[in-house]
Amino acid sequence: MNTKNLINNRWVDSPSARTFENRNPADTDDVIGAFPKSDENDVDAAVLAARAAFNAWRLTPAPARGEIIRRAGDLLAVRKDDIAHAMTREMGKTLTETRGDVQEGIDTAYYAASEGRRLFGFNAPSELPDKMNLSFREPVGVWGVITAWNFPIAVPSWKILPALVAGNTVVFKPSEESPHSANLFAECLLEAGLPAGALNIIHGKGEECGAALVAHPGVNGIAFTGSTEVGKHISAMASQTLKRVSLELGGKNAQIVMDDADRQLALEGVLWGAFGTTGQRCTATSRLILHEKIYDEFINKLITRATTLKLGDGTKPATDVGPVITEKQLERIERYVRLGKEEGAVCVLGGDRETNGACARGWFYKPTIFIDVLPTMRIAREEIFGPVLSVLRASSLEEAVAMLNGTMYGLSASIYTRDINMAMKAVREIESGIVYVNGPTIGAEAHMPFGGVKQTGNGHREGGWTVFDIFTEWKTVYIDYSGKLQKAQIDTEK
Ligand code: UN1
Repeated sequence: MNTKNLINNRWVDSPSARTFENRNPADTDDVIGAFPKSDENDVDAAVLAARAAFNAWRLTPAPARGEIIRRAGDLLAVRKDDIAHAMTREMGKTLTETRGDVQEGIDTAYYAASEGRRLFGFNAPSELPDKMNLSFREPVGVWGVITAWNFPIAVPSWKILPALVAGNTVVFKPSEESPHSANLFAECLLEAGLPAGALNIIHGKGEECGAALVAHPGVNGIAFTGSTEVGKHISAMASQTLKRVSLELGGKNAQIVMDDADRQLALEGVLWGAFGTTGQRCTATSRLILHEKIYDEFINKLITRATTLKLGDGTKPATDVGPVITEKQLERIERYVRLGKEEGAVCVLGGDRETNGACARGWFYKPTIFIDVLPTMRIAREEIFGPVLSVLRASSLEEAVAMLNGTMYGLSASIYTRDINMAMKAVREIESGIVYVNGPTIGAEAHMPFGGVKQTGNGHREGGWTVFDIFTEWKTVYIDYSGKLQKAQIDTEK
């Protein structure tokens, strides 16, 4: 088992010899390994390696860089099942989901590889004769990439693969809850032929090695996926060295169901959106806004169906819902459930840990539904990151959309209706980076822009073509072929 840091294409321990343990959340007796608890010296060594590699890598033709990323995609495809098993053991979601996670990495690799042959720039006419104006993309430099554990391959691949294709080098600090998956991902890139230093990995704690990476003067940009709270902290820290910062943060995503909707479809959607990945996606459906005419009937069906969801080890085919990632996260969910009850919402399902049978040795929480939730309640406004759904009641589209917009977040949203006029108005009025019509709030595709408005981020979009705006600088070039001094218009005004 590879439990080391990666510096300059060598797998190394931290000279400090400190480590942290990584355990299986479905069975906490199962220790996956002890990974380096890296400090600022490890960060320094990794940044040095990335800096040293940058020059040769930026001068490697982009199509050739893309070729390496394409081969990495091929290797991910060959190892998909092995990586999925390791990932489920490490962070708990079901095998179907971890296979999907690797697939998202493969799709991203192929898309990013193809961009090596595009990375289009612009040209525009000049104000002056015999002169050409161009603008093209250049890499930014060394990127610090810091990611969450819930998509251990997909989310790092969204950042790292386009960053590499664009000619940047990377120091990757994966979540301390998914270090093994990160190493498996890097192994594919190394085997695909990535030169030494282009990708380095340092394992460890956010407060220590993540913070050292953000503060490091040799790092040009930080790309982060995680909580809004930590994102603000990173943004403030990075402003000291004026690094470019790209943030993908929290969500409080809602699904609206209007009274004319296909209710069966809407029911399938909310079950998947709220309880898939145990509600631990930044895109998870944590609010359901029901039209008052269907409120009671829909809730009854929802409870009946959610009751049948099977909790357990994600490697078992019968499991629908895996564990919560850590004990600390379980406690956070418990605090919010207590709060919801104190605020006057009615808990109609779950509201408790699951400690029986297959769940006895892991961190499990029952799928939980609160009804009669008001928009002012904290369980309707704050991100919980667990299998907890808050149900609200609306009497019109306008009221439903106002409720949906009533949080500080704006990542993903959904509306179920058969009325095209209603759907289009919702698409226009909803404040979020992603809107689904007749689909759940989860399931974004790798080749489309991904990200949110308000406090879900700072204006960047990963995925597809837009991710290259994060990882490149524009260089504008004027080529004068007149053979004489031509002053710009602004300098010849009378
Ligand atoms: C995340 O939770 O950080 O749209 C990303 C989705 C997935 C990505 C989620 N493709 O649900």
